Order: sequence, then structure tokens, then C-alpha cells
Amino acid sequence: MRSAEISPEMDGKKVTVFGWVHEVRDLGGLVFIVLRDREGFIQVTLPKKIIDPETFKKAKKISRESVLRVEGTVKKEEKAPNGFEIIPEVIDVLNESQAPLPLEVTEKVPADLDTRLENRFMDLRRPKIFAIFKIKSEITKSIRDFLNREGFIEVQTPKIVSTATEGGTELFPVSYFEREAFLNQSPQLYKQILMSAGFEKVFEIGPIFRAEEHNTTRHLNEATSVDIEVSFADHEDVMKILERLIAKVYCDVLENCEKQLEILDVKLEVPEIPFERITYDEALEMLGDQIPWGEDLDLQALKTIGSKIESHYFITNWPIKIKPFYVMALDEKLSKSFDLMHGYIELASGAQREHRYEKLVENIKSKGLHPESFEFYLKAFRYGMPPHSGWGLGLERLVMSMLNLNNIREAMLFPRDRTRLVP
Ligand code: AMO
Repeated sequence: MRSAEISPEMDGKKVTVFGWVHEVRDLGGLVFIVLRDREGFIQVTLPKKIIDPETFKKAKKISRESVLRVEGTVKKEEKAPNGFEIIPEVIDVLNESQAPLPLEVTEKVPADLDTRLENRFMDLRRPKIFAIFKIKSEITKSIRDFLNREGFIEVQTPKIVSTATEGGTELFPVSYFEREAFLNQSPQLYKQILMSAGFEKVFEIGPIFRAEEHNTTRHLNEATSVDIEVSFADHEDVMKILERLIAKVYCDVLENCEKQLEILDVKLEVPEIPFERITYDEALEMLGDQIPWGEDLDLQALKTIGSKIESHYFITNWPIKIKPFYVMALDEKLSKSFDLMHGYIELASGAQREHRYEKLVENIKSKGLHPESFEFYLKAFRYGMPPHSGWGLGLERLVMSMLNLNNIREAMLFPRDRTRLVP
């Protein structure tokens, strides 16, 4: 049984529990073992008077973080965690832990992030850290449920590819037999090809790879992206899907992760929709003369804007010259694009796409790229490509901003960054 399945009302019942030894408290004639499993803690109490002497001796010597199987009787005990304890008949050490531990699992001794990530298997045993991934799982489930209900088809596109999609960030090369290939930066080109294939509404939750040199608290070299693409929809239509999705995710986490939010001391509020929308030009106005027209908004600029707008907001109508080739122009200078922001963190970006073949070829050339390298993609635009729009949402960015984490690495089980390739 698991800790969450046992209650004080089961007083007198025989149970078998499994878990890790979180703490052993030896008071001489009385030993307490605090057992930890995924859901919480179980106090195993051994009064010397009533416990078999062999079991009592063994319990005193058990090292912390060993894995146990305990058979015993539930006893109502107000002072114990969750109001019950277990008086054991059998204690089976399934696996003994070595000592000293590489990392403290109790919250008594704080460790720096590097030490924690190096010993991630142990760090993840901490209830506070586990709670993040329980919530991340709920978020993923909520996104999947929402998009399925909205009529989207879940797809899987290649991660080994021949071309770049997102100008700016670098590619990771991989050797592919006698050719050079790359790890995909985004499912962008493939989700668009699926619009030509008539799939109409697709989504993918999968890894993206970005060989960004800079080591920041918001960037990973391998991240998870939630991507959608919708035919016969413009950028405004997909912005509406995105804000409804975010609100639904907040609702689901509030409803189903009450305990984890409490462990993390996070108070969530479902953001009100529609989210505020400001244009790029309005953003520049808010910043005074900080950023020349046509340049991207840097971290400082986003911090300034983020401090002025509560909750989530969109920045729309970005200059076309700083957007990738697949984005549709609004006029000579601007594009039908948007970023979804929460404070200073960019959660998602999206746009209506250029679906007209000639214009798309022109865009590719104007970015200094070669249409021949994109022939597999361009071909899909020559035989009936509907107008379409979509976005990509960074899953770890969403977890980070929702839970107020100060580093995106906290939202990834085994983060990949500029220096970290193991574990
Ligand atoms: P973009 O490059 O803005 O757009 O990426 C979309 C979202 O993915 C997340 N993200 C990252 N998260 C962590 N570390 C990184 N290095 C990283 N890079 C990106 C961010 C970002 O908002 N093809 C377009 C999307 C589209 O138009 O559909 C794209 O990839 O949250």
C-alpha cells in the first residue's frame, strides 16, 4: 500500500508498505522510522517492549535512504504524520543505502543547484522537487485533453532533419550515415506540411533542440515544445486557442494538484481571458527610447513591460525583419505574429504563416537562405496549401512561470545546458 491509501480509520488493519528511510529517530527504548513514498510519509513505530528483539536491533541499524518493505498494523496516533503509525511485524530491507549520502533529502541542509543536478536521482526524492514534476505531468495531461477536445490530431514529426527553421539560434549537427543532419529546432516545417496534407488541426508535444551558447535561467539546449497548427485560421484565432488553453491548464492544476501547490507554497490564480494585447509599437512607447524600432526586446525591456502588466499578455505585430521566413506580413514593415508573455518570460510565439508559394520563396531569399534547401517543404505549397496559423509554447517556461521557479532547469528532470550533458 502507499501512504496516501492509509488513514487513521484503518486502525487495527494489517498492511504492507514500501518506501525509503527518510529518517531514523532512536530514543533508546523507542525507535521511529519515517518512511517516505511518492505521496508522503509513514511513521513506523517500534516500542522495544512489544517488538521482536531481532527486528528491533535491525531497525536501529538501518541506514537512511535504504528501501524497506514493512508489514504491520495500523494504529491511530494523532501526533504522527496523517494521524496514524504502523507497528511493524516484519521489516525487510530490500536495498541498503550507502552512507554518507551525496545529497540531503530532508530539507535540513540546502545544496546548490549544481550539486543537486549532479545527484538528480536523489534530488528528485525531495517532496518539493517531486511536486514540480507531478504538476508538470498534470499540465501535459491538461494540454492533451484540451486539444483533443478541440478536435486536434496529435502527431509526431522527425527530430533528425536536414534544415534549420528558426533563424538566430544554432543547430546541433549529427552524423547521419554519409551525410550531415541536424537535431530539429522546432516541428515548424512539418506541422505546416501537414496543413497541405489536409490534417487541418494538429498538435505535437515533443523535444526541440537549440544550440544556444548563452547559459541563462530561461534557456535550455533541449526543451519541450507544445506546437499547434490550424488551417483556415488567422493569428487572432490561434491566440484565442492559446489563452483558453492557458486558463484551462491553471484550472486543472488548481483542481488536481492542491497538495503539490501547498508543498511548493504556490498560490495560483486562474488568469482572466482575454489576455491583454499590446502591439510591438505600443511596447516601444512604454519603454521610452530604450529600444530602436525594429530591434528585438531584450531582457531589461521585457522586465520593464512585465512589471507594468499583471498576469499574461500578448505582444503582437512584430517587425517582419526580425521574424522567421514563414511568418506572414501584415504590411511592408509588420507581421501577423505574436508572443505570449507572463511577466518578463516569453511562454510562446506564433503567427499566421505565408501560404503563398511565390511570397514564401521571396521571404526565404530575403533572409539569405536558399530555396533549394527547403524543396521538401516548398513542394507542399505548390499543390493546394490552405491559409494557416499556429504557435509553439515552451512547456518548461510554462512550468517555471506558473510555479515561480527561479531557474528553468528546475522544470526539467535532466536539463541539458552549455556545460551539462550528464546525468
Ligand atoms: P520560438 O523559437 O519562439 O518559436 O519557440 C517557441 C517557444 O519555445 C520555447 N523555447 C525555449 N524554451 C527553453 N529553452 C530554449 N532554448 C527555448 N527556445 C524556445 C519558448 C518559446 O516561446 N516555430 C516557432 C513557433 C511557431 O511559430 O509555431 C518557434 O519555434 O517558450
